[in-house]
Amino acid sequence: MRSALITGITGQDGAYLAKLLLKKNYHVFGIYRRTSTPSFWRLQYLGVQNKITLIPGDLMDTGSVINAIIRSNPDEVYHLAAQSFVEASFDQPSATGDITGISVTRILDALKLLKKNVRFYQASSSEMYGDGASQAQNEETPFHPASPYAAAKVYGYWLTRIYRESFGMFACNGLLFNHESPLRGLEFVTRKVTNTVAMIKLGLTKSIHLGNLKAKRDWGYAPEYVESMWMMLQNDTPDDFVVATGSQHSVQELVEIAFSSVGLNWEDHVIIDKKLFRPLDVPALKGDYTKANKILGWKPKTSFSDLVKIMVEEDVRRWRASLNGKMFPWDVPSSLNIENQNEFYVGSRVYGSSTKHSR
Ligand code: NAP
Ligand code: F7E
Repeated sequence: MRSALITGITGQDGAYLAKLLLKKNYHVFGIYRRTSTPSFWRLQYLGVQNKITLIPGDLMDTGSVINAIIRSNPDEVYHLAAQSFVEASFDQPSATGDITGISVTRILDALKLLKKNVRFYQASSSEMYGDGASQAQNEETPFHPASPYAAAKVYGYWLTRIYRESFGMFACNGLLFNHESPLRGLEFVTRKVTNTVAMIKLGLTKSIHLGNLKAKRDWGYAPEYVESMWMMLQNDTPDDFVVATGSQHSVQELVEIAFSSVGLNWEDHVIIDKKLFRPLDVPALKGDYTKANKILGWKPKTSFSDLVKIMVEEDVRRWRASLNGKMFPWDVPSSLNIENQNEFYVGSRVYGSSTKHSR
């Protein structure tokens, strides 16, 4: 039986990947960190928590990373853990640099020193491109990071290549564009929108505060994207691959589809909040996944509008269940008072006051 070690197993991708690898008969190990409130809801939601081996550890703690590698003795390591929220990286740039960037070296170096013949996946990101290209971005497009998060990911990308090229390690970068699901964290714009639309539909709140509606992203469905991670590590040679849908949509389109899917007009509920604009935002991203298609046989299957509908439907179902007295596991806030939810994520930066949206 092959074994895999997943860092970030409690996150969106970690949970889906754990499920995929279990289906492929792997012994799945995952590193989790001590938090005051446990974050196993995704693993419970997918019914996999009792089928995996969880090892305590923190990316910033070298000893615990080494311990996890020794205990799991993995054939494959999927390095997914990160401070992954771009917005938060402006408020916590050094911590993001350490967790999202330097930790890649901690793991690669531990694998090298322990002489493990392991296949390694690095969760690189489309954010690394920044606003560098007018064409769809592929593996040759230069990077132009526009946040501390993106800069940390560029560092991780290069360390992965450097360990591959200098020490012959089987180390791959997955250059994944945005991918979403009902397991997405509530701070990201897709899930924030679908969760709030569900609440508005059920009369639990009236409006949603949003920032830059003009930003465009290439959004895909997360369970399909974790398959590409596994495919990369089954390839004959280690390489880097863009994983995307090749289509681009604005935040406004996301909002329109989400509201209209439950029979509501978005303009009655959206409040533009200057505080939610980033100091620097990537205006538009679109990926060219030709190489992944040609070499790995990977392609996206779920359209953007279907993705948004899947997420809205699941958030409505969860809130209905909650109103009927059902308990977690899922991440809806336990309090219905979400008046100040936007403040929670903005940190110390204040740019101006809210204005009701008008076209
Ligand atoms: P996520 O849901 O935010 O999960 C992040 C994971 O990292 C969580 O399990 C978190 O643990 C863990 N983590 C954070 N800091 C840690 C630390 N100091 N020590 C140990 N674990 C730590 O992210 P995701 O959406 O699944 O993304 C997975 C990876 O792909 C990330 O590296 C992300 O940057 C990258 N990526 C994501 C996308 C996307 O659209 N989703 C696109 C490109 C690249 P807790 O549960 O304890 O917080
Ligand atoms: O923002 C705009 C915001 O936070 C998308 C991470 O998984 O994908 C993700 O990063 C866009 C931005 O994702 C709100 O300004 C408007 O332009 O959902 P997001 P992201 O920054 O693209 C990449 C590939 C990763 O690697 C990251 O780990 O939406 N936006 N209003 C908003 N964004 C948020 N979060 N909240 C708003 O209210």
